[in-house]
Amino acid sequence: MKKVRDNLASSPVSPDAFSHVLFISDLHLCASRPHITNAFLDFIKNTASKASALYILGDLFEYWAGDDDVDAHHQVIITAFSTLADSGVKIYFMHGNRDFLIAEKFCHSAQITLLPDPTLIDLYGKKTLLSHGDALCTDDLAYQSFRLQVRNTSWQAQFLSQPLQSRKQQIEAIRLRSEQEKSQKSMLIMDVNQEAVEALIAAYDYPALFIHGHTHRPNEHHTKVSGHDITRWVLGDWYEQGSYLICSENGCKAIRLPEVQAGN
Ligand code: LP5
Ligand code: MN
Repeated sequence: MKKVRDNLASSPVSPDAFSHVLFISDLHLCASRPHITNAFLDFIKNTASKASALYILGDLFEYWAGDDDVDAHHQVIITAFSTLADSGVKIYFMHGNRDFLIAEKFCHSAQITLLPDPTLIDLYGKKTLLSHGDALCTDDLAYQSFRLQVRNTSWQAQFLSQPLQSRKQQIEAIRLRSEQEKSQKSMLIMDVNQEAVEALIAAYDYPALFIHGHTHRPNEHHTKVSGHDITRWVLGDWYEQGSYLICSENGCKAIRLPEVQAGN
């Protein structure tokens, strides 16, 4: 809760008053799904280029082992972001549970601004809270205990001091274990906890909008928290098709891109 309060004290980020702002999350980009990377590159070139700002709310990559892992696939994405930024689009990134090791070097090369989770912004006059969303899955005790461990800065420094190959091997082992454990967990446990959502909204003084990802259950939820009307947008993943939330003076709308097949 302290971190929440600390962030609350910082001044809100305001997107420039151009036509519209886009939000995406959970792309899980990786070299083994080139059709998704191609859909993403197309989105950057033809859709994001027309926005004033692009917010990426975590899990841009399938996983991130450290900023020293710059392979050809990562370089293509870095170049796409950098070109987008050069054209005047502001790019903001927030860590997800798979790419929280993204650090200064990557952000600098990609010309991306790293945001803390959560972050409050002023979206066309509407107070809007942004988060990845995993911290709100408080019923998933096994995950929260894992999260506590790997988000610790000393643990991360120790992990990052190991050779890249060894880090990747450990990540593969965690990925396997995560998939095994997820198959035993209920959908309810892996969703956000409503009380945790409401506590966060109250801590940020009842923003009108709350946008997050992580659960891969895209939806628009309308709730009342202590008498305040709150709209909670959940962003979709990019496993089978891309999707994004577009927000302007006139409100927000979820858009699905055409489905893409492997091999295209
Ligand atoms: O991502 P998603 O939605 O599929 O699943 C998440 C939770 N799983 C994870 C793990 C990631 O998917 C894969 C790893 C990412 C790599 C990060 C890089 C750096 C870390 C290096 C670690 C060596 O986040 C899943 C949730 C699900 O969301 C829904 O919210 O349920 O959580 C799990 O499945 C976690 C297991 O329940 C617990 C795993 C315990 C592992 C304990 C190992 C102890 C050692 C830790 C330090 C190495
Ligand atoms: Mn996630």
